[in-house]
Amino acid sequence: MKIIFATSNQHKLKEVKSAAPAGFEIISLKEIGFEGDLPETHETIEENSLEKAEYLSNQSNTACFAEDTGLIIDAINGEPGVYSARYAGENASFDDNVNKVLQKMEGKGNRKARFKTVITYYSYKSFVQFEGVTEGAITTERIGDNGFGYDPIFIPDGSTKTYAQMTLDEKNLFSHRKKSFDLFANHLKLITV
Ligand code: ITT
Repeated sequence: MKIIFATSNQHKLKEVKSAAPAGFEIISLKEIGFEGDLPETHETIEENSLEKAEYLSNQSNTACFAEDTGLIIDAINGEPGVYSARYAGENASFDDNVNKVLQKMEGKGNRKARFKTVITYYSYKSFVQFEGVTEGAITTERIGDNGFGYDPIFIPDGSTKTYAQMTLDEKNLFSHRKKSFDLFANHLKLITV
């Protein structure tokens, strides 16, 4: 089964490709010749995920899926949350965003946080969503060079390493994205039987 993943984030694409079970081929926006930005105008992860999937499905006239992810940190009222991609400003880099989190978390004793991913599968004008959450803690400094985004400052519960110290296969043992994708893949298996 071939399915289009509506994301302009190449790191997400790589992770989802690595999580896809045999029989599923993930098609990128580049492969279908789509250029430009996906809209992301809402205040919740669920709505932004739906917005991206619906937009691309309408543009391409085919079923597709998108995801929205946020890092939710308890000690700073759930920030960066839905603003994870642009926490330090519209054109902020991963480094800028990580710096802002580390700065805001300076001196905070409660380091609890979670990553939440919501995948939306949009097909024939209807949709279904799948959520993956991974609980963990925010470090006091960057550790590790792998991955992307907030990976160097997030240690998932059950590990002593940050996501950025893990290989892709190791990250997949804990990953919020993998959890939501597994639910989605099961759904696709059920509807294609
Ligand atoms: P698309 O909307 O095109 O999919 P995006 O990068 O804008 O790509 P989001 O709106 O979901 O995606 O932004 C979430 C941000 O959260 C992302 O830019 C990263 O900085 C961060 N992020 C998401 N998943 C992450 C992960 O697995 N590890 C670390 N940081 C992550």
